[in-house]
Amino acid sequence: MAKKKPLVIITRKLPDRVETRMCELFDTRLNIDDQPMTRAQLLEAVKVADVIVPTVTDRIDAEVIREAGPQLQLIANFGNGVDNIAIGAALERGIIVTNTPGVLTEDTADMTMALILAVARRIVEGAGAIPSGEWSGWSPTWMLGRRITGKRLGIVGMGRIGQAVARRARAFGLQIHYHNRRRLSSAIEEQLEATYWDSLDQMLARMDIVSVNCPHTPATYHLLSARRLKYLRPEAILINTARGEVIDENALIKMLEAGEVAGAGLDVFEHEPSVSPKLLRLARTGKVTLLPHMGSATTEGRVDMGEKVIINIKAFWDGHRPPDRVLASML
Ligand code: 8YV
Repeated sequence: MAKKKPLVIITRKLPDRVETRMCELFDTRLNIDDQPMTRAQLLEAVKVADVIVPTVTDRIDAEVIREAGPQLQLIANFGNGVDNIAIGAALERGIIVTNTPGVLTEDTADMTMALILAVARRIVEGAGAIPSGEWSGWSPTWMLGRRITGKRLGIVGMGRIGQAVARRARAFGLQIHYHNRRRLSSAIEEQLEATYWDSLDQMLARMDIVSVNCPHTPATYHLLSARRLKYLRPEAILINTARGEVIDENALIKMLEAGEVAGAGLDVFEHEPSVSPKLLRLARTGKVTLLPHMGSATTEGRVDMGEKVIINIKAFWDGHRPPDRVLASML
């Protein structure tokens, strides 16, 4: 007799193609109106689902894991970052966790470059000047930004996304510097012409642009703390397409307000989806460019993420090792 299909509960609306395939393969419960699940709905879902497919907007914390029924075997996250899931609690209960690495690397790196250019070249301010009627014609001294060619870019976290940023940044003539838990092989360093900094403090003190590309884990929470941010040069700009929690956002805001750091490009925030009113004020002055967590937001990327989720569920349910299993040692 064929094995029963798993009950898969998806917490948000996914691309149509992904949902159709999921419905063909599994006993799938969709979230057609895309309303984020309330906590009560989430607690209810884990009581019945064999597999749950959460996103960054769902907090699968220790309580949710504790309340899960014994049938819950797999948390197949639709996303690369797994800081929304209490991994330790899940693994302790024998629940497997998977994510979607690799398929959003290039899109997130593109968005990092877009933010570097937006902040350094004042693209958002410039784009606003025409519709607002502020532009009366070309002027030699108006809307001057900063050249990026020849500047030093410090990448914090040199995994897949950090390296994809480095490849792009080299083509823009930036000098690549990086800090990472582990130093890259000399072959990759040579290929990227990247300089390794064992000391993050020392790297921060010497960079023109800093890009955060590391995951948010207990070890990277406020990695860019108030103390560390003080090392930034007043001309420096800071870009974050990783997770808001990696930067002490309040400390960064104070430095931006005081002119101790020149600008910031943020796609992620410490208390998403709420964004500090002080950041909104800074955005109005043109000092910061804010994006609504859209680093991986391409149609292709979201379909690829969905396909990864499907492969992970299918492999697991067919009794194989899911390819994108998250292990405690990765955190
Ligand atoms: C995803 C992300 O869109 O994958 C990640 O870690 O930050 C995003 O780009 C989001 O997580 C979907 O759950």
